[in-house]
Amino acid sequence: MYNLDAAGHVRGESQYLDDIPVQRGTLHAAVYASPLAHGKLNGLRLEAALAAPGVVRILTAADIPGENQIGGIVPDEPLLAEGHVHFRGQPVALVLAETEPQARAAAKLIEADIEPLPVITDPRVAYAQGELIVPPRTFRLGDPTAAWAECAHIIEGTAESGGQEHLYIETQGAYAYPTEQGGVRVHSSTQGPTAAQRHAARVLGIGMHRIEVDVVRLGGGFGGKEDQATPWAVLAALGAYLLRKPVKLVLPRHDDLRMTGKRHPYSSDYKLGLSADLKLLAYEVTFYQNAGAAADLSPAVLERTLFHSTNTYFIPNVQATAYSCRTNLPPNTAFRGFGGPQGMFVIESAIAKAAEQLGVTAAEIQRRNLLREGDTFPFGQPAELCNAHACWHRAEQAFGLGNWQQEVDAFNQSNTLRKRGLAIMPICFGISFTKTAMNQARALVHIYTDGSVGISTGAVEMGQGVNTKMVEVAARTLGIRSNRIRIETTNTTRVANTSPSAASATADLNGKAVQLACEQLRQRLLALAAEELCVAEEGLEICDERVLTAGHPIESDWEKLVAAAYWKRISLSENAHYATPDLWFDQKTESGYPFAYHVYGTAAVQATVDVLRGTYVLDAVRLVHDFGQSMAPGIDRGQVEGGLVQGLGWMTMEELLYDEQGRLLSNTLSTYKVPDLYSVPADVQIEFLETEGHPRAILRSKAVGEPPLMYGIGGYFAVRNAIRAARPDVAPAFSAPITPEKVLMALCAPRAEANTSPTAAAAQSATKA
Ligand code: LUZ
Ligand code: MOS
Repeated sequence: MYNLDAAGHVRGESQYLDDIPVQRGTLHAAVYASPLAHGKLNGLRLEAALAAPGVVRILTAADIPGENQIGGIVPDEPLLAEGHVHFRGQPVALVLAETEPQARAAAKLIEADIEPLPVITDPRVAYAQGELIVPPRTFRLGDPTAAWAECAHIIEGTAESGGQEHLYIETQGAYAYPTEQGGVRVHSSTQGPTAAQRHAARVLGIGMHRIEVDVVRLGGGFGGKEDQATPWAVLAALGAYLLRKPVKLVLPRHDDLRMTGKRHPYSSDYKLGLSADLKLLAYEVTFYQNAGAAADLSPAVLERTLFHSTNTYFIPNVQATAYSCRTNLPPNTAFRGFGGPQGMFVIESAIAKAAEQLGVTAAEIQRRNLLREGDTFPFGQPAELCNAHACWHRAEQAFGLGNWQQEVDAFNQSNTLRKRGLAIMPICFGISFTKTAMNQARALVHIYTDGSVGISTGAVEMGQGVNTKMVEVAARTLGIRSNRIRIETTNTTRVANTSPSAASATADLNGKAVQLACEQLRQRLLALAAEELCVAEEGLEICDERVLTAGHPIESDWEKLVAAAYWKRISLSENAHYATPDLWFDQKTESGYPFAYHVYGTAAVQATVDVLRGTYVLDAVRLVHDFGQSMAPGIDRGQVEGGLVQGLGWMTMEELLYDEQGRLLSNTLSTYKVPDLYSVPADVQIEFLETEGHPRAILRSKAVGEPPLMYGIGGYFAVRNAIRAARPDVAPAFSAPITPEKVLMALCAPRAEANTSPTAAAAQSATKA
C-alpha cells in the first residue's frame, strides 16, 4: 500500500497549519525573546512597541491568569520569562497585532533591562558546578570493578557527539480561537496534542475540558514537536483567551532555529575491557548530557541513553552513569532516537579504539559480541526473538562484508589521493516509551449507515505514514476496502489523554487500539449475520466486503450487514483502549522489562576521502533491516531511507555551534549544512530480514521510525577509517560530526617521524604516480 497522503502532498492539497483559513479579526503574534543567555530580568520597555502601527496588546508573565509553567517532567520552565532569563531565545513577551509583519516589527522595538550573569554552555562545566537537572542515574550489570582483573586489554577514552537541528519543513506554530463558555480551540503543529492541552489549561487556570486541541498533520516533527510545540500553542491560546479573539502564531524559520531546543550534545568517558579472544568483558561509561536551561524531556532522553549504552552487544559487566547537566542553551529535547544514538556512538567509539590498538577490524569485535537469544541487557530485560546475528549474517551473505573490506584495502593500496573506509554498524533499539505508563492508546471507530468508516486515534500524522497504517489495520480487521475508511484529525475531545506520537510506537499503540475496536465491531456484525441468515457463527467472515461462511459467499455483504445492524438498533461505534502488556520498570533497582520488543539491523557504509582537500563522499550504504512482517513496505522503506540520511547528516555534516555567550552561530542554512539529494549515497540497498515479525508489533509489522537513524553512525566510522587509511599514524578524536574541516585537520596532523605536511607528502606521491 502506498502512502495515502502522497497524492495530496504532490498536488499541494494537503492542509498544514498555515493553510487553515483565518477568521475575520484574527490577531497575529510575534515573540520577543531574551537577547542574553543568562541574567536578571529587571524590566521591559514596551512603550515604543505598544505605539507601533497595528499593535493591539503585548502580553508578559504578569498577564498569565493561571500558572506560568510549561515544564512536563520537572516544573522548571516558565512560559514567559519572569525575574530571570536562562537562555538566548527564551520567550519574554508576546506582541499581538493586526498583521504578522506589524507584530514582528513591533517585537523588534521591545527592550529588556537584563543584568548579565555567568553563562555555561559546556555540560562538564555545569556538572563541576553541581548544575544537574535531576539526580544522576546508574545502570549496573555484573561486577565491572572485579571484571577488570580478568581483561587482557583495557581501552579508555572520551567521545563527543554534537546537537542536531530538527529542521522540520513546517516551523512551529498554532492558531487558537475562543469558543463558547470560556473555551479555546487550538490548532497546533504538535506531536503531543494532550501536552498542549494540559499546559494551556494550566497556564490559563481552567480545566482541560475547556481546551480542545486539533491536529490535521505536521510538516515534520522528528521529536522537535513532542514537547516543544507546547509553548507556541499555549501562547496562542493565552492571547485568544485574554482578548477573546483568534490568534495566530507561526515562528519564522530564523526564530525557530534560535529559540527551540535540539538533539542533546553529549560528552562521555568510557573504559572497555576485552578478553584475549576479543570478547567484551566490562564496560564503564559516564555520560554528560547538555540539557540546556530547563528539563523539558531531558531526564527521559537520559534514561534512553542508558538503555542503549551497550547497543546490540552483550557485555556481562556494565556500569553506566548519566548526568543531565543544566546549561544556558535552549532546552534540548526529543530527536529521533531520543538519546539512544548518543549512547551508541560511545560504545562504537570504544570498539573502534580497541580495534585500532589491537590491530583488528572493528567488525571483528562487533561480530564476536552480538547479542544472543536470552542475553541480558544492563537493565535486566532478556533479548527475546533476537535478530542481531540474523541481520549480520544476512548482510554477510547479501553484501559479502569480508570481500568488501578486501576491495577497500586493495583500493587503498593502489590510490594515494583518495582513500576509502568501510564501517559496519549493527543496531538494536527498544520499542516502547521508557515511561511504562505512556504505553497506552485509544481509538474511536464509527461505521456510518452507508458502510463508510471514520476513525479517530491519538496518532499524529507527520509524514511518517501512520494514517495509512491505521487504514490498513482497519481494512484488514473489518475485511473491507481501504477507500471506505477515513482517518479523522487528531483531536483531544474525540480521543483524550493521549501519549505523544513518539518513541516509534505510534503505529503499534494506536494500531492495536484500532484493531481492538474494529474486532469488536466485526464480531458484533458477524453475530448479527449468523442470526439473520440462520447460519453458524463459526466459520463466518467478512472478506473483501462479502460475507463468507466456510469460505463461500452468502446472501449478504458489508453494506447490507451495516444497514441491518442499524435497523436492529445495534451500535456501529466502538471505543477501544490498548495498553502494552507485561511492561514494568523499577527505578530503585534500575531494572525491569521496559520494552515490548527490540528492532535489529546491520548496515555497511563506505566512504571515500579526498586526501588533499579533506572532503569526502559517502559512496554506499547497504543494510539489512528487521521490519518484521511489514504491513506497508513502501512506507517502511521510506522511513529507513529518511532515518539513515538524517543519521548520516548528524554524524558527518550537521555542526551545531554556540559561542561562549550561548549564541547560536550556525543559525541559518548557509552555516548549518544538512544533507541534500547530492549527499545521499548513490548506492543505498535495503534488504528486508525475513522473519515472522513480533506478536507485540501491530500486524507483526515492527516499529520503524527511529531505529534506522542509527545506521548513520556508520558514516562517522567509515570516514574515520578512510582517514586512517591515509594516515595510519593519526587517531582522530571521537568527535562527531566528522566535518570536512576535521578530516582535513586530521590529514594535516604533524607526522610523528618526519615533519613533512601530509598535503606535501600526498602531492609528492601524486607526482611520483
Ligand atoms: N518520548 C518519550 C520518546 O517521552 N519517551 C520515550 O521513551 C521516547 N523514546 C523515543 C522517542 N521519544
Ligand atoms: Mo520522538 S524523538 O519519537 O518525538
